[in-house]
Amino acid sequence: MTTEYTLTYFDARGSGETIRLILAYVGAKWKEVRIPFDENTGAIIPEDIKTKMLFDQAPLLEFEGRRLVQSLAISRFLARRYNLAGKDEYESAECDQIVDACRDIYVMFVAFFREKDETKRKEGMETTTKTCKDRYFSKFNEILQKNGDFLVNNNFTTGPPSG
Ligand SMILES: N[C@@H](CCC(=O)N[C@@H](CS)C(=O)NCC(=O)O)C(=O)O
Repeated sequence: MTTEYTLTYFDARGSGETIRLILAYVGAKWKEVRIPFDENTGAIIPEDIKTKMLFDQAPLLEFEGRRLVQSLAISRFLARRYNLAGKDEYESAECDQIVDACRDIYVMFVAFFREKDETKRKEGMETTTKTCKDRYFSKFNEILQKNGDFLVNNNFTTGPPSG
């Protein structure tokens, strides 16, 4: 029987988008609960939904009577399940080092996402952008040039299912 997934996240890309992209890429059957997202009030999760979330935060993936939270745990689970997480342990770890670098970038920018003080926000964004360019984007570019559009090896990272 085909697994049907339910993804609960805000009506925004944020930490839910990678999960959506994987589900779409593998042709999974899934529906979404999109919690309204308000730029001013921020993200408020209704109590009846929050009780389903292990750490009171979205995203939440439900399937086969199970629940999972933490966006990277969900993404890695799906990647392993659908054979996208690398052909061996090393390639899988190479995927992880890129994913974790992307998470570092995300975390750095999120720190300024809701900064109300315009000057602090601008300074923070400038410093962060420079750090990201020097530390990450320059390296990503080097890898992409070497590998021809792929961040790990020179093709999609497929491998045996985890079983
Ligand atoms: N490390 C967690 C972070 C989860 C997180 O920060 N979720 C935010 C939305 S991106 C949230 O649920 N905020 C509402 C709240 O904390 O009440 C993940 O990657 O899933």
